Amino acid sequence: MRLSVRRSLAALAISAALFLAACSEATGPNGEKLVEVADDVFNPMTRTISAGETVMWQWKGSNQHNVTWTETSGTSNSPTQNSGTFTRSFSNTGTFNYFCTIHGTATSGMRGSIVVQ
Ligand SMILES: [Cu+2]
Repeated sequence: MRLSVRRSLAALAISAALFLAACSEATGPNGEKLVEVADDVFNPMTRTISAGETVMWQWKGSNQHNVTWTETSGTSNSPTQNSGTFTRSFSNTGTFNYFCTIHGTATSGMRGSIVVQ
């Protein structure tokens, strides 16, 4: 009895780990690396990709959000919206930080990073 409970818990833990791994590796219709725009958080907060890949933010919450870059080198920000998607391709390596101007700042609240390796 006790052993079967342990086995069930182990199976549950493995299922949960696989589910979380699948979530963090989620990709869009054209292989985009997905980031969920929820209320009020970007999930995952940090997404690591390879140079040349594209990230797609998918609005899932009901509040209004945007993707605003902390860098000012001519990159375009997303509109403020409560549905839809936004994409950006990354050709250079580095860490690219962004936030939602409604629910965060560059250093707190609703913010995220794309790490391009
Ligand atoms: Cu927001």
